[in-house]
Amino acid sequence: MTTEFRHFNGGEPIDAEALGAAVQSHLTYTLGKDAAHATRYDWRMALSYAVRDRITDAWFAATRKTYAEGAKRVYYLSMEFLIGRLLEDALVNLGLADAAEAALKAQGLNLMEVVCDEPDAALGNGGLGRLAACFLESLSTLGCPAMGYGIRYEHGLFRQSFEDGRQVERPEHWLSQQHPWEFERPEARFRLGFGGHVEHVDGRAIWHPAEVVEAEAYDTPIIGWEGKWANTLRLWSAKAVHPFDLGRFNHGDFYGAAEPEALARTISRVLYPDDTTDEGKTLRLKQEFFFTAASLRDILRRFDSEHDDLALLPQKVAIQLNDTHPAIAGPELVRLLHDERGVEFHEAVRLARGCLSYTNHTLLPEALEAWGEGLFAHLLPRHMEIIRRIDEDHAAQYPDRASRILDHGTVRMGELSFLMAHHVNGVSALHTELMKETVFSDLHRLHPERIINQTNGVTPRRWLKSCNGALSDLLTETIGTGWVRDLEQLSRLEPMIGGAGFIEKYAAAKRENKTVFGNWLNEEFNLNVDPDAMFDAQIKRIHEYKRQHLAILQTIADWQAIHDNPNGDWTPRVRIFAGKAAPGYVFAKEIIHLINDVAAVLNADKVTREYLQVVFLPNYNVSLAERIIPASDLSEQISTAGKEASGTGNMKLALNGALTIGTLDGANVEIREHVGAENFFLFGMTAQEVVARREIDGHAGRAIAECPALGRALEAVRSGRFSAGEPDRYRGVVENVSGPDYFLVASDFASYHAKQAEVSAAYRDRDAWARMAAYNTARSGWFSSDRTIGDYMSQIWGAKSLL
Ligand code: F58
Ligand code: PLP
Repeated sequence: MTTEFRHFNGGEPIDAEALGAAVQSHLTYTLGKDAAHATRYDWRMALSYAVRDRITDAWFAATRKTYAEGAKRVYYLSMEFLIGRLLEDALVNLGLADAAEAALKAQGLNLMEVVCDEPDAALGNGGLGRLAACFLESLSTLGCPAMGYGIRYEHGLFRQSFEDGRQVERPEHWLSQQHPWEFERPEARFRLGFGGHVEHVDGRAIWHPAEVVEAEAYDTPIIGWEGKWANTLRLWSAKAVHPFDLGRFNHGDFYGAAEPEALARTISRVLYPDDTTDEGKTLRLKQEFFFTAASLRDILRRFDSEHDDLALLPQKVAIQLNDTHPAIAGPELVRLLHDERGVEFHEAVRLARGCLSYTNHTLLPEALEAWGEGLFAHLLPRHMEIIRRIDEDHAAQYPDRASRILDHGTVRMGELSFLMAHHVNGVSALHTELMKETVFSDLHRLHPERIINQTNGVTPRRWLKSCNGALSDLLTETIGTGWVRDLEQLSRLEPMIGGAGFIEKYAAAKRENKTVFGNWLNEEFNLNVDPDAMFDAQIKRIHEYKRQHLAILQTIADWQAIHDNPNGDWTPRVRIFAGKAAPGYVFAKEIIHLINDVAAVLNADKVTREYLQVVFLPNYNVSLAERIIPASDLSEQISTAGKEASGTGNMKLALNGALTIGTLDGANVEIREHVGAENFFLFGMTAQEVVARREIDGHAGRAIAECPALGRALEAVRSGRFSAGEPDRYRGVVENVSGPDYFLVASDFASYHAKQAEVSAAYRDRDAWARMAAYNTARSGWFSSDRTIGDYMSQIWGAKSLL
């Protein structure tokens, strides 16, 4: 982490001494601690409060300006915000890192140790939630008046560990300590209903819910680069309307007395509860309605405070639905406008559509949300009526080819979102085209202007400046500081890549990162790795379509080849895996177990371990990503073509100078176009070829027969070579790859294997490799989330920067 002694937000510049005094003051008066007895936690809290004070000034100024200008506001509704730690981000964006380092040093403390004491706020599963967090930061950097709305889960994504190589899940308690960044807003509360019945009186619908809970707001300011603007992340926590039943208590029913509170709080208790049971499904739908409805009420309250004509809504309010999880926003907004404010039904639909837009993040059929009509009507009876009317109106308008919201007893949230949005966007060029051809082909023909592409991006502040100090310093020394705000300036490196001097420094920065990471692996996991070996990373959620099993089978094949010829000229590699499997996803958990079993055998093999090591790092989260990414040489982006909507890990790795080995899937296609085909290791079938290949009977068997290396690797797994005590342990994996192999691991194996050999050969020419890596950095500027958000602002939201 490197910064300069500055404080940008228009306030007084702050130096180490002044910051130190502010920290001391918080230590004494906020935490009630004497410096002589303060722990690392106390110092972190005191520093966080001191930094938060600085953010607050910019935050108020931004809010005042938004009101003063009557500006259009953007509302980003998302079930997930995978924000990670906030202290380092805030220090970097305020230019306070050096001051903080010096202030803590004066107390005998190390800033990085204090920063790492902060628990990750893991209020998301993976890419979708992390994207929302990058977007928040870019919205503030761009000075776009915006607000993120989500749920303040008491427990974020589970903590992963391994026992005998198997994934074990434990609850995450990020709120067990005080969260210094948020402000509780007891005054911002809304009552929300569930269930009950609808009464129709004189053409008016009156919903009488059976159950009511309260949503209470907690606000976290999100500061942009150089502290010029701050927006709010508003998260809702569920509370009981009557928290405590004194009557029951007085009758000795102590548990019963606390029940209403416990039941209400369940709604915001955990991120994405298992929905394999009906109770789980109901809870998920309740969560979706809970945060969406609370957010809409808040949005309308704010709108009312400034305007008195509802017709202005689409001009003043843009609401982005992050996937279909907040799709109930459509019918709920119509209900609020029509039932509660008397706007004519079709006009209410028109106004709602004028505000709403929807991002699709997946084409996987099993991930497209659909609710049983029974469950839906039971929980949200009035919304069911509204949806039926919208669906019938749509079908009446397009009788021949109407793709319906209500279909075979289910409510399809993708279709609902599409019909209630003025724009629908995919997250990479390929994904958007496939959306038009597959899930939304009917609707696209009816509304050809509605689908547009917005390729994802990542914030360069967190994903380069703050996580990769060695490279950031070099970039700043070479082209100045402008790249942090305008990442396309990285292209100014290009002329230097061919010349003398720069490339050595670039390679040295990577080497330094690898050494730091290697030392950490040693300290934390007692693992010895050679920083000159290739660090090859596949870090992401574990999923069949992401094909971690392709990578591990290929690793086994390499290991066998080294054994055949131990004196060969092999390129040393460390294969790094990290990622969580959904608790109920059995196959993904088997893949984790297999990788850990293979790691145990390979790392103990004296013949091969000089050339090949495998590590599976537990508990992948934002902070772990920040450690691995700067130290990686090779980025594994090996999903079955057509299945990864975009990917954002791929962008972070390329930006930090890892070369990609990947398929033509998601944003890999655009990464390859930008960095140059010669700086990217392409393999595998295209999305069209994948579809055709699946039609061929016995495709996996044929592929195995044609590729002896794959046959042999599979045989080693099948025979129990990696599971001595239980030879059948991986029968399921072997049978899947040899039989149905829906994700075409077998069919892509030979191409992947051959490309990996090319990768190994290329790595031996270290100068050439460093040049390819540097081109990846120099040409990744387009993948900044500032570019993405700028395009959302102009093409979807019609929002303006107030900077
Ligand atoms: C991801 N989706 C896409 N979903 O898979 C990835 O390609 C893309 O880069 C990213 O969105 C951002 O656009 C994703 O992360 C989820 O996590 C679901 C959340 C709800 C439960 C099921 C998983
Ligand atoms: N999870 C975490 C913690 C991340 O940091 C990222 C992206 O960097 C992702 C998930 C998404 O990874 P991918 O795009 O490879 O699926």
